[in-house]
Amino acid sequence: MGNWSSKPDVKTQELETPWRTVTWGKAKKDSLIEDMRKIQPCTKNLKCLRMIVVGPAGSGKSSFINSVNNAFQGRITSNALSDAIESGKSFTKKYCEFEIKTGNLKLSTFFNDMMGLEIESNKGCHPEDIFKAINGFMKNGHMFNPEKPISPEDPDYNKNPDLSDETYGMVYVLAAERIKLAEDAILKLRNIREKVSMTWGLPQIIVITNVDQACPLVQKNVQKIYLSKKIREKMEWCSGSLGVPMCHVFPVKNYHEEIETNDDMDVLILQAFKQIMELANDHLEIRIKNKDNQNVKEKQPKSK
Ligand SMILES: Nc1nc2c(ncn2[C@@H]2O[C@H](COP(=O)(O)OP(=O)(O)O)[C@@H](O)[C@H]2O)c(=O)[nH]1
Ligand SMILES: [Mg+2]
Repeated sequence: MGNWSSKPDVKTQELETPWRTVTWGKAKKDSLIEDMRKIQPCTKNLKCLRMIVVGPAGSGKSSFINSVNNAFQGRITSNALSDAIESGKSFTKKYCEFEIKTGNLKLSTFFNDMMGLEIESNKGCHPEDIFKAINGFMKNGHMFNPEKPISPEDPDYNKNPDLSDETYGMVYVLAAERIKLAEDAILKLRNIREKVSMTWGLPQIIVITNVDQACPLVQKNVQKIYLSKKIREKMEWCSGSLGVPMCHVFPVKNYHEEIETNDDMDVLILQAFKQIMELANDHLEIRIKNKDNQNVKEKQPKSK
């Protein structure tokens, strides 16, 4: 029997072999970027591929957006302001788009940072706002009102969204350390996930942040991430709770106190980013094909 005051045994937290194989280091990071360089925008009419980031307040959404930028730029950036004061209350109150500065990738990508979801229904981001943003109805800079989702009367309502205003992928961000605390927010997220799947069929991934705080093994060495029982359990819990398959769940350590980038952290961050970028581009391609088929059908003379 363990003593209540004893520290958790780090050894028992470690699996014998990693359950996901990852190559680490600079070569892997470079090859991920090289792979992304090959992705072609599926239509010339697209100015940018837009994706939405949602999750509870303080889960690391803004930090994840910055971390992706850091990985590409090889330095610490802070375009999306992260909240170092008090996690759990929404800091991001404005709908903000952030261009990922990917260097010379052919596909320009934007992350749209939503206000955090909060447990009480009249606080935090209103789910209806997420659905409006998916359709491209919400203009950049819109101030969220948790009690009143955006409507066509609002000056920030974009009545005629084009292809680049719409959204093609969703990233759910959850903090490993606080996952269970946010159970009500998870229920909200599950409902959102179901509606997003049914209505738009958008690809959706989960990014699990704060893995360093959740597991001492990972805190010491990020390469131990797929050897950590704790992280695997957290990932399985999120996958089951939200109904997103494990292959779309990515644990990352966000940049939060570092003053330089780290190739191993970048590998995890870029794997998540590459996945959602590819899935979102595939999704857009299918949508355009379906639309073209629809147009052809409509143009065909009706048989008598
Ligand atoms: N240790 C650690 N802290 C993190 C991580 N990601 C974010 N944070 C910190 O968590 C707090 C909330 O992050 P933020 O990005 O503002 O969350 P948001 O409200 O979802 O946008 C900030 O103090 C971040 O520095 C992480 O992976 N590890
Ligand atoms: Mg934020």
